[in-house]
Amino acid sequence: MAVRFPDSPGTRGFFAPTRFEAALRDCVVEGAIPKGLEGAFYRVGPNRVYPPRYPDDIPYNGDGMASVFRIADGRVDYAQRYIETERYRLERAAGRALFGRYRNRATNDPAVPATASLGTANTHIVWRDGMLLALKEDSPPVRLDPETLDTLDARWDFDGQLDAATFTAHPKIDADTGDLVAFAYEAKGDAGRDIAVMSFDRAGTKTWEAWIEAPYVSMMHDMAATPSWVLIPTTGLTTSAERLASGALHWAYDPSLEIHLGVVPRGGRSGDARWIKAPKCNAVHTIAATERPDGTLVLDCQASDGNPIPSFPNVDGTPADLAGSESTLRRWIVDLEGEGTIRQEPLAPAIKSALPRIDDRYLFRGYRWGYSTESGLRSATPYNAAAAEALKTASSAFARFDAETGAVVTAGIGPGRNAAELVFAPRGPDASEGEGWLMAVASDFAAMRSELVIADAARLEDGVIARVVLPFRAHLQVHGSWVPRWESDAV
Ligand code: V55
Ligand code: FE
Repeated sequence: MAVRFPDSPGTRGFFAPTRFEAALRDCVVEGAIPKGLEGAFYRVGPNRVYPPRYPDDIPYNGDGMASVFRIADGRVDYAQRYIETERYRLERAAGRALFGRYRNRATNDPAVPATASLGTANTHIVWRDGMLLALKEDSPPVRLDPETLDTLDARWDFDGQLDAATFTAHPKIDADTGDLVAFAYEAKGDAGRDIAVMSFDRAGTKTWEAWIEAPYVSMMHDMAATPSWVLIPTTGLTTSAERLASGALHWAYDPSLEIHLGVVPRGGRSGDARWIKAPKCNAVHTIAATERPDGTLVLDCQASDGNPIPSFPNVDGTPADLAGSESTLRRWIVDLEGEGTIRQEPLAPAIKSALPRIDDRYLFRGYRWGYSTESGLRSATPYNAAAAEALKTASSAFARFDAETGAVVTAGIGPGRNAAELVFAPRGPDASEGEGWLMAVASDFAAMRSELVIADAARLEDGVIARVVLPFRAHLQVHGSWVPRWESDAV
């Protein structure tokens, strides 16, 4: 069968699947790579191999492609490879798409084994002590070779220790203890309320697991952890067995659902988990959480007032409201007394369409400096038709915010360019918080190619200090991770 993609916003123009693997040595660099910036920037995102079985399927359901910029001695190498998920291998063998709509097994071709993982590994890529994991929240991790990006395990279960059927795309790693804290939702099966919360020590041994039940099924895309707590917000994106049986996309937005924050003491048992009523918003991403001396918890997050992902319809079948999906940064102050209460404050409200990150070493320490790309548009990635069109004239910026004062400083990344999520690279293993660089891959819509943009995080007023110019469009990115060279020979 000839390969032909539908002419829709998510698979057209800049966003058409590129479908090739690549290796470039010694990339073209404008400006100068800063001395001391050494390591690897791993990224992952969708890049469909075959036209979708259903033309109305969404980019979130595209095959995961991993890429890496390796930076050392002022030079940069680039590579991009497909992640060989179970699904990828089955579809390559068939020469066509076998899996149906986003996270809906009922829409798969009957040739797909019932036990096959739906996972596309297209959401996040995290590195920990030599282990590189590509993640999708509906399935177990996929383990990659950090040097070659070869797929080592299409279904990595932590040497038999992963009991859950799924695994979050946003686990948290404590830079000081080496603990990896994670959760899994729909963890015993599709549309179920079961959640597993777990942690692994630096040696990779599972040291804690608790099974809890969500108040209702929802997309719980991210979490936060402190030395003592795990925090998991619910959202208004929900599903049900009936919805899946009807052949729909996995999620629909129900504005009537009451948002809750799952609060689980680390090391605790199932009965210790609490669900505290939360502000009416959809906290898709967290920044970090901290414990205050008075016992309250502070959760900084990115949230929207309405449907956070307009690719998903409302439960009544109407299309999503784009304005309600606009995301801003917020601070939740969680008081655990009695039933528990959460007070919400704006955080750095000058930043619109935020996709925030911090220096990952400070995830469990308490942070001051946060970073985000800022587009002034709803989304840094073309997950809906209106955003895809608007992005072509977009011009985005790097933003730094002070979590203590809310002050924001920005640096434009160049006209007609829209940046994907950025990462922070510390200046050295002992650098203090905020000393380092920001980098992100930008789409240059006029030139129809991608570039890696680098700025000094502490001196954003200097603007872009280096661009690594790729002679093609790189695949779309959802999330990425920076791995400093001092942590691994493999990077
Ligand atoms: C998100 C992204 C996903 C997904 C669920 O941004 C949530 C949130 C790229 O795939 O499947
Ligand atoms: Fe995410």
